[in-house]
Amino acid sequence: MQIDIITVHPELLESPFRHSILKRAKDKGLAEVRLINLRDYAFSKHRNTDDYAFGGGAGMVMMVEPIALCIEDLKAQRAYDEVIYMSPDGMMLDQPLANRLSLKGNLIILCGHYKGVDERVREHLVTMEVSIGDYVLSGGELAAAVLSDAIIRLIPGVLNDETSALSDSFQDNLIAPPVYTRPAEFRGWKVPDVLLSGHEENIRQWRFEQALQRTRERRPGLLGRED
Ligand code: 6GU
Repeated sequence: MQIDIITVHPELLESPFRHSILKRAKDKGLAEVRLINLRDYAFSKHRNTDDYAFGGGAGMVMMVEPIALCIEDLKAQRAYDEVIYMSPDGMMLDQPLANRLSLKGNLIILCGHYKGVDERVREHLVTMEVSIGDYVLSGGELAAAVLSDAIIRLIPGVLNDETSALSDSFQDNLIAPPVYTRPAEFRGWKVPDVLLSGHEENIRQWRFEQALQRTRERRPGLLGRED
């Protein structure tokens, strides 16, 4: 999978992809993230990527031309499954959406800034709009990093233990059960006996009950949801 992220702030996105699981995905050749600087496609006199809003009002609007030239240049090099615009009014990111996107080949992610993008970008160039939650960020970059992480870790072979993404919170509409490691007792705080018992079936059953109980307490809306 290749994810090309179009941004006016590539420096905001460099670090997340150089570390940990995302770096491993790249080193294994399973996922490549390229940061595309939108300014490289700004050919107006002052190389601007934004301008005043027609009709007035506060805030600059990202211009259609640099974005169109950038997306067309990328599309001339390879085919893309989706052109995703990161926006607080997009479709809410959840685990089923991450699962679906992890099955795609190549993606473009466009990061918005300022007051948004010229509506013609959304009408003619973008195929999908994604939000990471009901709050406003100052730009789409951090949201793009979140979306890319959620997608890339699901690609088979990226995680060491193939089953570990399947046992994540949300994969079965349950949140994950508690986990412990050594020591078995710290300041009198004990690990539940069942986990030390070596009895696999009892452990499996305990984990399931804990997951169910936690989901009821914390996220009852997940129970019974059809994805
Ligand atoms: Cl995708 N972008 C911005 N700017 N704010 C957000 C968001 C995206 N998702 C939630 N808030």
